[in-house]
Amino acid sequence: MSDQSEWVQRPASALKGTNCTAEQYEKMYASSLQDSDAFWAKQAERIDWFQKPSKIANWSFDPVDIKWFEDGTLNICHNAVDRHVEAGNGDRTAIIFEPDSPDGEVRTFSYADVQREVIRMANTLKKLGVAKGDRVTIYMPMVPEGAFAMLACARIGAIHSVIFGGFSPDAIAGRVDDCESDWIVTADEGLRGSKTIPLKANVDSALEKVSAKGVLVLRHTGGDVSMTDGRDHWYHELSAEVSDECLCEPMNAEDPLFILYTSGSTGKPKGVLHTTGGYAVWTETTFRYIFDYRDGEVFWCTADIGWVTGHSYIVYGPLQNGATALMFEGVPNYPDHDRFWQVCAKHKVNIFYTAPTAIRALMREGDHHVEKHDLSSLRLLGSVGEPINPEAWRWYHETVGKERIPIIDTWWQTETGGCMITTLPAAHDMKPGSAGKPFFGVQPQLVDNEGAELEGAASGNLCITHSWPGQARTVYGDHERFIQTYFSTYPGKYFTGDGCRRDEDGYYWITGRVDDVINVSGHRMGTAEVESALVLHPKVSEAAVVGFPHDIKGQGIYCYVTLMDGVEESDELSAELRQWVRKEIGPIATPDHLHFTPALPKTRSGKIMRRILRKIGENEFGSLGDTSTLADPGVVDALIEGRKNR
Ligand code: 6R9
Repeated sequence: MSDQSEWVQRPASALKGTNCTAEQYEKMYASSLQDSDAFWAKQAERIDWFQKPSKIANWSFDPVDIKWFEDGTLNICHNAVDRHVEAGNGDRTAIIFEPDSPDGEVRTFSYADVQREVIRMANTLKKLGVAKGDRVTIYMPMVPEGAFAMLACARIGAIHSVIFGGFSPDAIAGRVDDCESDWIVTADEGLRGSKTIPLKANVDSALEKVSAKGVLVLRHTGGDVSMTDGRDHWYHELSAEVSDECLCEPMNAEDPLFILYTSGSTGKPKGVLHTTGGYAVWTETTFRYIFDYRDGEVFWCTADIGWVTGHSYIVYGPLQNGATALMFEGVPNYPDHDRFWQVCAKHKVNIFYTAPTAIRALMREGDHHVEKHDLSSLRLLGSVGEPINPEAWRWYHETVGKERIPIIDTWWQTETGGCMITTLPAAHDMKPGSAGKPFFGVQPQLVDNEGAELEGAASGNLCITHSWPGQARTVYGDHERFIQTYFSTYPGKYFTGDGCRRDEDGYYWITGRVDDVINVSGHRMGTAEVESALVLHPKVSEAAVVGFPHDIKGQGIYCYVTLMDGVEESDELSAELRQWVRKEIGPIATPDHLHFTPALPKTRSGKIMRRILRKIGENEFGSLGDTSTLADPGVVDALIEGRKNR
């Protein structure tokens, strides 16, 4: 029997106008497993194909080869933009842009406006020299032109690689180099909570290390930037005389759509590659059913377009559904902690989708920030990016949602293209802290460390046993790494890297990463990346990085550092190293704790015992487990002493 106290019932109002009741979910989920091809062929009918696919799924996880809709042709930009205009809905609002400052100018774009803007961008890219199959790096602020640049690439068949505006020049250089991108779209500067981000200057620094044929620069803040002759072009100048026509390039369903870099447990970030047809179907279908979108509603996803959540649920999911998407340039606490709620009230937002880290930060600032605003337009609240703790869930439900609207906690990953496990608003009751049930076509499996399937209520490693249309196809330029990372731990299964519990009601509870990836404010960070950044510093000999529980960020970054012989530890050096990591990776990787230590705990074969470092970082000294295999067990006592002193 399940614990009844966990349940929060979905409100009856969620049923009105729903796309999916409980009965429909059961029926559709069953048919998505029983006859997957027929199910997805039917969902794919909502896509406007140039050539309808006759083959649906063709995949294998061993050897790894994944194809969906492989003989179909389409263009996702046509589906997101043009077809709405052609259907007579050109006047419908596609994007509402809310700027960083509440006093700034709101800009609203109808579908016809978006079509015009995307064509302008597409023709400008062509004029620059961009051709089908080229990789285009997009390093933009959260402005509509960022979305236009993505859609323009899709329109002409170029592959976009969006880099989050918070990444450093070195991180940009690494990504530009990895996918051999000759073209960069950026802006003079970005704005976030009154701070300016020197985007163009960062690109200039990156281009001291790698080369690009052309850089397209949007004038956004009007800040001073330097332009390199022959390489850099102002968007408003280069776009001034382009044609207002540009056909959507027919793309094979398996042609690449985008690359998005994400952290793994080893090495540099991987360029996760998504293709066109499957991703189009997956984002269209998940948006439609999970957000239970109804015509005319305003949908607000607070993610940045630099992350997969922004790709799928600011741009491709909402626009393919003809929805109105709000795009927000700013941050939750500027000019005050009520900014999110003020924007919800101002634009009468119906669906609000954010991350637990933001919810926790705002919860701490007090209810009055929420209560000041009329949030009666809200119909649905969503959460994504990391496990949401029940306390934050309840605050979201009670204070923001006034206990009258459902919450969906959507589990998914860059690699999954769209949501995978979540309750559906009108189909399922909720349990605070649990993502809920698998979406159509998703077949989760829990396995023990040896790969044996665990049935019924159990805890284990979360795998997916059957492909789904939105699944990533490879790591750009390194298929072997794709296989190694996702399919080698448990052969024949996609391994997510997450730990998970399934309860007696078949609800899934994600417990967090089981690999060396940490989740800092919903951003994935490979501990190995922070370690490599630290050891690049001439004074650092060795570094080991672990996550530790952090009230707001979910996890914080804890760095154990040993210094070169003769180097003295000091607060100045600590500050310098923090700054160093920011410069190497970006502000999101700033260490929370730097712990200097003369030595790291190692086994006799020289392996760092991370398990012990994690426990010490978590302040759990009582359960360090077996330390007898350590080369020098005395190291542990010194580390514990050091931890207690901070
Ligand atoms: C969409 C996105 C993926 C990792 C994933 C997991 C964590 C995401 C979650 C969640 C618990 C949720 N994660 N959503 N954990 N509940 N609702 O965030 O993609 O940046 O690739 O991160 O985030 O650990 O493996 P990405």
